Amino acid sequence: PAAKATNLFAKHTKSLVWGMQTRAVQGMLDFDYVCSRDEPSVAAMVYPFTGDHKQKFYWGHKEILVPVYKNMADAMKKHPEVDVLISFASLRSAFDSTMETMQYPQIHTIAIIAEGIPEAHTRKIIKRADEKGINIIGPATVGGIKPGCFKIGNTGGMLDNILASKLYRPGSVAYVSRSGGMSNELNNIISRTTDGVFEGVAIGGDRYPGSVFTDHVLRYQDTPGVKMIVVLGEIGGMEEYKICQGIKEGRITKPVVSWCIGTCATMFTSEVQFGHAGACANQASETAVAKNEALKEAGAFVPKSFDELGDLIKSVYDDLVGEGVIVPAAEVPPPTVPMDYSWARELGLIRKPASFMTSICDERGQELIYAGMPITEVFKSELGLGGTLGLLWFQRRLPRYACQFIEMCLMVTADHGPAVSGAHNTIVCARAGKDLISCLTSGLLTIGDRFGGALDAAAKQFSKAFDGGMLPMEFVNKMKKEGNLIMGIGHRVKSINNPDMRVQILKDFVKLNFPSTQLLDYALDVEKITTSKKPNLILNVDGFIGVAFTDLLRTCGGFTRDEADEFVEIGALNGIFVLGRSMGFIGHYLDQKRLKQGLYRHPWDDISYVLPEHMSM
Ligand code: Q5B
Repeated sequence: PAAKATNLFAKHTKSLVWGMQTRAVQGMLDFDYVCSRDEPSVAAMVYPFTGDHKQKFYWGHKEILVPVYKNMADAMKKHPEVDVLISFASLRSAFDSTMETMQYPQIHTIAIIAEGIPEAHTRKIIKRADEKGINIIGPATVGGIKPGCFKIGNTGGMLDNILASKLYRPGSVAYVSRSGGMSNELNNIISRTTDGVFEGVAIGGDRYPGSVFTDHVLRYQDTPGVKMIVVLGEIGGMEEYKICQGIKEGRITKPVVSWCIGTCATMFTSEVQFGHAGACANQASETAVAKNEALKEAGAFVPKSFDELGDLIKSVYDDLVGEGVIVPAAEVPPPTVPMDYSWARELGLIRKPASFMTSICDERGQELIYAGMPITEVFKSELGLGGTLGLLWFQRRLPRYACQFIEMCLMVTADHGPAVSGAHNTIVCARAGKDLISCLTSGLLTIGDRFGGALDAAAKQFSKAFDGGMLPMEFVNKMKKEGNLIMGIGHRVKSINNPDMRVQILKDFVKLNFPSTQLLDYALDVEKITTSKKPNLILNVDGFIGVAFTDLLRTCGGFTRDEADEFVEIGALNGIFVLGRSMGFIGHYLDQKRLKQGLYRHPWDDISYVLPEHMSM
């Protein structure tokens, strides 16, 4: 096998991160910053599923851009200074991407985070890595950390943890563990009992880790800054015996404090498989108890239990300080990294006025809430579309007849054929090849005073006249005198001779179910006068819904008078026509597409060209 680098990480180490792990990259950059590195340790990211682009990150207080490459080859070519790859590839893509990475001689170390990579694949990776002289950390690991120099991905946790465990500057103790989670516990223990961590690696819990305990222990043995070594082994495998051998042969001379987790396995009568794939004793020598005994016998410092590991590390460390082997360095406070806004907010450290307020719907919790009612309750109570609209538009649980009325309004306004302004626009737009939303909005944009948008204005005009005590005749005359049309009166095709059945259906329901129809009755009296002038000046569908809805808001018991008036004022009633007719417009759009209708051009013979005469100068 080719020789491998022994110093994996330094203050100038540059890495590539495979995968769109922006949080992990920000964590690495924050670590770099508190370590007072001159430059970020992440040179670039590789992510095959997007094109080349740049991602924004913080470097202390500043914002910086980190390039993202689609192809590994481009990343390697553009960043020859990179010698470490952190792979967040999934268990499915880790094999191919790692094999690809190993083609580039600039890479000496690869950390593979994915768990569950097939053992056959891992073994091929290990074989190739040995041939090429590449260090592998993982798979199934959080990675490793070298205080003051480099942090792999999420190792060491969040910044407050890094600071608490003083991982921003080197100590004298190097460790190796299998478990990533336990490596964080070691960071904590070592920082409390010694001058801190020099380097720590979690080799991962698979049966075939890419590097083994001795790979790292021997590196530590040969690294001058490391004065003592901590090994946190576990049940399963025979790797710890190689450390025993190294101590016995004098290859490992630095003090080794060691403990193998999983001693409780002996309390079970059957074989125990712990969380890691490799954490299972297939023979007596693979048990944690046997390995702890062997380590002790070889000369390692082995506590009686994990609980005493910290005490033992402290005692070995104190002796080294006493002997002058370790001279603790003076503490230099690390530079401050601004706390992320979202984290500070979660901790309750800051407050900020919200940019906008909302009061109808809350989707943040486990269950969607409409105006205070959980969505399951909306269905349990069978509120239907009308009840849902009541919650979202009026923030009330409306009585059943009101919900029914709303649904009837939506049904009768759903469509009125292709000839009306909105449907016509939708059709022309669809035939011009536009998409559903463009065609729908093209239709909706025609809704206004003359077409479908007279509901609120009708409600206002009739209310004002009725509330002001004006007789119907006085109202009609006043409007005529002022030259104003009465909103909600008149129709292009419907008349007393060709009654609008939509209005009749609504009228029957309202008369039967509403507690009061005062405003509607007033409007019907107005209709008697206008139709006596011209048969098409009926109370049209807009007008009917406008006045009947006003009666509903005023008398259903759910609203004060001011609240009822406010809904009319802010345009809630036109919303009914807009919502209902959207159904029809979408129908017309789909219809045109289904019928494969070509581009519409209005015929010349239907246009009267009335240009001015040509004028000569
Ligand atoms: N006159 C609707 O007009 C229409 C009068 C009036 C007093 C009035 C007109 C109008 C108010 C707005 C309104 C909603 C333009 C209509 C709808 C949805 C729809 C549509 C569909 C669907 C019709 C003739 C004579 C003149 C006028 C007088 C007319 N309206 N007087 N108050 N409101 N209404 N819009 O037939 O003396 O001869 O000069 O603007 O409520 O949009 O199906 O089509 O579901 O899609 O063109 O139902 O009424 O009448 O303008 O020729 O006037 O009547 O002053 O008097 P017309 P015009 P004079 S529902």
